[in-house]
Amino acid sequence: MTSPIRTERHDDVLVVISDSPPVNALSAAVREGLVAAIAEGSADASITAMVIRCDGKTFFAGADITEFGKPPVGPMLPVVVDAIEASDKPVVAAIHGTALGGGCEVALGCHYRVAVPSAVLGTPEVKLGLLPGAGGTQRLPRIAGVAMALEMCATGNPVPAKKAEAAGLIDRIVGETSLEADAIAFAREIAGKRPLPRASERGAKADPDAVAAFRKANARKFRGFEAPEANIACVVKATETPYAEGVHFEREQFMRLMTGVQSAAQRHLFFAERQAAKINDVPADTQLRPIKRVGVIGAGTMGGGISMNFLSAGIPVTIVEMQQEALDRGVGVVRKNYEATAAKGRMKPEQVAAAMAAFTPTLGLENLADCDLIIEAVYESMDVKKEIFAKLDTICKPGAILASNTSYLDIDEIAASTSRPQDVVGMHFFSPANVMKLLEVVRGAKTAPDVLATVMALAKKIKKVAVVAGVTYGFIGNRMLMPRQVEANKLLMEGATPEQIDKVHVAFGMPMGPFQMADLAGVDIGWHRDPTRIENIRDALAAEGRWGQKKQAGFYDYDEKRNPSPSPRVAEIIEEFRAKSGAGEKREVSDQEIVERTLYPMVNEGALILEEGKAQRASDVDVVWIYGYGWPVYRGGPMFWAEHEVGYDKLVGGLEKHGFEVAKSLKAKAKTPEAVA
Ligand code: T1G
Repeated sequence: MTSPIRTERHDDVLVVISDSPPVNALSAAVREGLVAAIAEGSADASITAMVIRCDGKTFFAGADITEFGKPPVGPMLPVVVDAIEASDKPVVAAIHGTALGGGCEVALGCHYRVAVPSAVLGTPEVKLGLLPGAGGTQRLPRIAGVAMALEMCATGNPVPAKKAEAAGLIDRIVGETSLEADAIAFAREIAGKRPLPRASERGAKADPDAVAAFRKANARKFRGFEAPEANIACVVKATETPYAEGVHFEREQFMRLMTGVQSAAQRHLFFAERQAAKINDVPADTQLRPIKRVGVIGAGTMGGGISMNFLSAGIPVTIVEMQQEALDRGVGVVRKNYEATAAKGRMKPEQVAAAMAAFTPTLGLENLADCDLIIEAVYESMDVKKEIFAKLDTICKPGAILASNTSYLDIDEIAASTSRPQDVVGMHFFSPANVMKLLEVVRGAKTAPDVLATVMALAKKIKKVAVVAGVTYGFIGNRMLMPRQVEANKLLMEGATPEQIDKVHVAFGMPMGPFQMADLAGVDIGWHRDPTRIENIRDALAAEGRWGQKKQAGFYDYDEKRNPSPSPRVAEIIEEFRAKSGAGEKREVSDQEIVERTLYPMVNEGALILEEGKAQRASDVDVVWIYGYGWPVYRGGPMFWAEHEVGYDKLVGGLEKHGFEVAKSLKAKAKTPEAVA
């Protein structure tokens, strides 16, 4: 098999080139090729310097993640990087695209680094629950200082070339289109310089204040994750010990994380997210429909947020509302959101102006006639949605995609109100729609393959993580949420408190529990508005005007800063309702029971959704809950958690113990017969 590494002589400079699409991952073959190429250059007396560059869209984007967990093959990456650094001839890294993880470490092993202006460098291993395991945590602080090393290693966020140059990580920014030539010229310039600047031979200045400040500033973000602290500990070690000792510590930490469940969960997610973009029965090369203008119906919170996604991606939007006042309010909110982003320096004023200039408000549905995609985002009423789609059917041009942002309703029924059901699809955004990354793409029975392929590709363009869901009430996410809410309310009747149940969910790693979420979304969402009809605790709260944070009272009481505190009135309401409904004596409810009755049923529902073919794969269900509902990343999603942390025996046993109808597929996975009796 030909090596993905080749060498080309440019007189006295040897250029080492990797050609291993799609991202020059540092697979065993690439590593072997690199070691051989460096040896070739070192042994050739006519060679004065070497340049390492990559073909394709990027410099090495890291170790080959598909090799993780498998028996090691070929030279390990630390050996490769050490061989590069030990070369007695200067080696220059010529960087374009994304020099990430092991790719960044290869560059740090080189004696010099040049990069095109659009390049970025990063050590995103922490996003895989890991740390740079090829000397990155030891070389980075020695070259760029502790603060930059902490930022790069513990957050995993990439650094643009300019900033990397300012930190000493890049020796020269070269021409965007002349990388190889400029790198060879640079190599000639430094070929004779000695001693060679080996990062491992430099010191790393301690900066305990920076470390303490960094830990403090990121405590909330790193909550529950193991890898960030391990990255910090390695960087600190670099300032306290000689390189060899620091690298030894780094390796220990790397192996500890690599064999842990958190990294397995985060690696699962890396591939799950990319898998989710693929539709099993729709070829990847399906011809897409052009989307040059988008129409949005409804200028409320969802309509405005949805519009921003397209405006920010440079796609003009026409937004429709019934009343001028509502239209002005909706457009005003979008402008305010953009101005707030610009005020934080995350957008330039001219970008705000460009987005607003591409935003056309109108009161006339007929003004959507030239749109390629129309997204209806009005309140959840089947009749209203069917009426709108019937009108769109008469207005929109042939080939326009008609989408509904419904969170629950039957897309097939909506599609049937048109003469073009093949052009109808669900696009379920999550609030706030301009922030939340998840997009459930609901495939109707007649939705055409090119409509699906077009919407999935568009999702990537507007930086969403899209998952295909079938038509079922609440699709994937909300359908799994329902049994959780039902059980949470039952547990209140049996003796648990809102704060106890929420505490269990927050300790599990969720951003908030069911009742904090209800108060944020609004206790009155979906309420029948009849204060005399009290059928559950939620009705009782709504009847008293306890509609949540917006009323400073819901399942919790809230101060003016919206800080929640347990509510004696809610405890009374629950008591009154328990007494009225004859629910009997309340009892001690354990935290474990709360987990078994609120999280296990979600997995069960996920399994039923898969059995019914309403989701393509279990990893899609995980992606939905991670990007749509704040399921902790380090637990990999409900289906991964069930398999790798709980275990099917325990899960099925717990579900049966509490009287749930267990999904056949889960029973089949549970090994011990008693559990499936
Ligand atoms: N290993 C294996 N496959 C990879 C890969 C990798 N590192 N990176 C990407 N792919 C596959 C991906 O699954 C997809 O496959 C295809 O390439 C295109 O990717 C010792 C331990 C580089 C920014 O974390 O962030 O180094 O779905 O769709 O949007 O210290 O890929 O087509 O079959 O994402 O243009 C550290 C991971 C590894 C970077 C390009 N590196 N990659 O984004 O394309 S750990 C990373 C990315 C490490 C060392 C440690 C992105 C990208 P398929 P894509 P993209």
